[in-house]
Amino acid sequence: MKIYFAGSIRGGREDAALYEELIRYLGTFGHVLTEHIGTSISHGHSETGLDDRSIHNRDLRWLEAADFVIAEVSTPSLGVGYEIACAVHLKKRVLCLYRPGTGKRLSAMIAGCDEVTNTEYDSLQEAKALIKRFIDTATASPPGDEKR
Ligand code: 6K6
Repeated sequence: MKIYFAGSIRGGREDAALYEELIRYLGTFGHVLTEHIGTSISHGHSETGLDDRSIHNRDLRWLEAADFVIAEVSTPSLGVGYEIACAVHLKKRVLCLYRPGTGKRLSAMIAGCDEVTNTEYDSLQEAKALIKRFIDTATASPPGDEKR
């Protein structure tokens, strides 16, 4: 199973340690294509040497290959929003995880999108339970047949 994890990079790295935990957990279900989102920058390194076009084109290829998209959306990010929109048009199954306690309101373009599974959580444990339920449900029904 290929999993695409989306989380803020240039939108802000406040949640990088949380992304790392979520990516580690997602790794117990399959291969996480975007493992770098939880690491590099949060550990003091700069972004990779890839130019923006290469990052965009590679990430879109990964998105096309993914079985599931899990997006942590508490830190507003243009890139994450763009990835969610692309994933919806590619008919991927998308789980959005949002922590209401951050003081940042989720965009209506995500919160109001019926094509994604929008969830709220407060703790890492809750986020893990939401991920497990989403993947279990999605793997139990063929693509295009699932109830979101
Ligand atoms: C290396 C390590 C961390 O970042 C890098 C180089 N930059 C990117 N590498 C891979 N994916 C990226 C990079 N910049 C943005 N993205 C994609 O957009 C990721 O898949 C994220 O989910 C999303 C973040 O967008 P911004 O707008 O917050 O940067």
